[in-house]
Amino acid sequence: MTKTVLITGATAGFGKAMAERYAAEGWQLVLTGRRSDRLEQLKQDLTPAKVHTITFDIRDKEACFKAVEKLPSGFKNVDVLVNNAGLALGLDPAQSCDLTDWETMIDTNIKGLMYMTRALLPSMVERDQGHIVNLGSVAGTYPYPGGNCYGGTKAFVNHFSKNLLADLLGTKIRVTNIEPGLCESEFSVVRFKGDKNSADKVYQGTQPIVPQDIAEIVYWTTTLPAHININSLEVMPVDQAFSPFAINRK
Ligand code: NDP
Ligand code: 8X3
Repeated sequence: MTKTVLITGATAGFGKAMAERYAAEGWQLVLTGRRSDRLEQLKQDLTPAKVHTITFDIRDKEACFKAVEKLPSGFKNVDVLVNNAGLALGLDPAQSCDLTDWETMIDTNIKGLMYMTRALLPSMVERDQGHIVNLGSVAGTYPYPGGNCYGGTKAFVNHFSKNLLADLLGTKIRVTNIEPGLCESEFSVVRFKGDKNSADKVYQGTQPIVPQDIAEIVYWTTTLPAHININSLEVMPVDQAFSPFAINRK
């Protein structure tokens, strides 16, 4: 039977690459995002895949529940939910950053992910079938200057994912937290609020991960034998590693 994947944030980056990957394998897709023109274009590009697009802001609780409630009959039984929509805003220190950026990140990365999960879980539990893949980040484990609230939201994603597994013990539902490091997408353009120059500098001289790499990894975790659950998976490019502790010397 044809499987269905619902991918949030499919208008760019990882979400778009995942849509292409699942479509290539014959899955049917539910794709979401705020930019309807991009969703429409993607739907056309994915022909002949069966695609249902929904334009809404993931921060809008009512819209999230309505989107799930109003899924067309052929798309209702979602096998895989990829909670991918998310963003980082700014790299300023906590003491001077824009508080509304923090609110946007919390509303998107935490609340949006919670709403979609809560909206789809009852049907998955009822069918005793499903897989939730969350997009966390290395930023949820390792702190860095300016990572403040973004890292905090991804730490939530990490712990929420594991707590879901605790609640779902005894069901066949799987939960996976993918934690990427440096990946080139629209992520940095969004973080630097359209400043493409600053965004490009993030990847300069490196070979970053690309969205297709993440799509491949996500696809793999969801097509493993049904008794295996990848709890979390941290993935960085070879060009990325760790720094020593920073010490302030007088
Ligand atoms: P992109 O900026 O390329 O894509 C982000 C996607 O999220 C877009 O499709 C965007 O759609 C959607 N989105 C953002 N805000 C909202 C909103 N309010 N409502 C609905 N959709 C929204 O970023 P990536 O593909 O790189 O990021 C995807 C996920 O991976 C994010 O959760 C990010 O935190 C995480 N991640 C990214 C890393 C990276 O280095 N790139 C590393 C680790 C994790 P639209 O604007 O049309 O609404
Ligand atoms: C994105 C990775 O290191 O830019 O989640 O925060 S990082």
